[in-house]
Amino acid sequence: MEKLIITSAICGAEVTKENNPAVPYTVEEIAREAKSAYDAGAAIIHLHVRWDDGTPTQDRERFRECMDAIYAACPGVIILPSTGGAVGMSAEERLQPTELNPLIATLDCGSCNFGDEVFENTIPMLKTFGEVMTKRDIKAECECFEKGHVDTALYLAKKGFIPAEKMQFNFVLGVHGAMDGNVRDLAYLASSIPPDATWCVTGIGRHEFPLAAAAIAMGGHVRVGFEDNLYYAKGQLATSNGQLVEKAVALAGLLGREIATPAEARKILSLRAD
Ligand code: KMH
Ligand code: ZN
Repeated sequence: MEKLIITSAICGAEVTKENNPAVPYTVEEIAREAKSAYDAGAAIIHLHVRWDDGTPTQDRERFRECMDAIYAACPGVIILPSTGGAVGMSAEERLQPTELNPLIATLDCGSCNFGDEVFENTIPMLKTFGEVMTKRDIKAECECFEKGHVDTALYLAKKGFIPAEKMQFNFVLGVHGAMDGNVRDLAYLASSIPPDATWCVTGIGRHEFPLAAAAIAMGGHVRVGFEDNLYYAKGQLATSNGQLVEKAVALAGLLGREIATPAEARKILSLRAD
């Protein structure tokens, strides 16, 4: 089986220090959390950024500062910026990190309920995002919160808004208001994508590690981190993103799956050369 790519979603846009004091806001804190995940075995850092007071932002220069700090602390790591940002941000605001030409960025492939709010990703928005990313040779990680999002990603590929070869999917399961976090649905999604595609699972909250174990066994890849889950175990807050990555690495070890380095992850995902 292919080596396992571990992505760490170190920050997110919704969780706060009130939820877990280790959630990073400042550039230094973001670099610290990225390094803890990288040292533990993460090949990819999924990045959202904040202002120092914790407010989520898609500001290009804040992204640049955080990315520079992460690259300095984590040589060779792959940074996967968010184009989802926080619920309610405009498309223009969300697209700012693409101006930094990352190798890969998220592409949220449809709208859905997101807790009590609606995360809006209309088809015209997706076409624009796809065109912008394709023009800049930024690989799309197709974030799918629902089966319809997988179908929409395939539609975008068929119509040429994103490349159809070697697509990368991230199945985000367990968001309140979208698809549930269970193995039956993960298997359904994983069987719905093209044979040459790669995929990763993101289990929200208590779904993080059961779905990670399933993905490790199925040949998929795994995302863990504070964006998705703040707990190392029931009732025990994680002290760092690295601790969550360590747990994923331990699961992979138990199941006999080797961990991909950032260089190996670049090959597995067919990312462009830097
Ligand atoms: N913060 C969520 C509303 C992404 O990074 O592209 C969207 C999100 C997805 O986190
Ligand atoms: Zn995100």
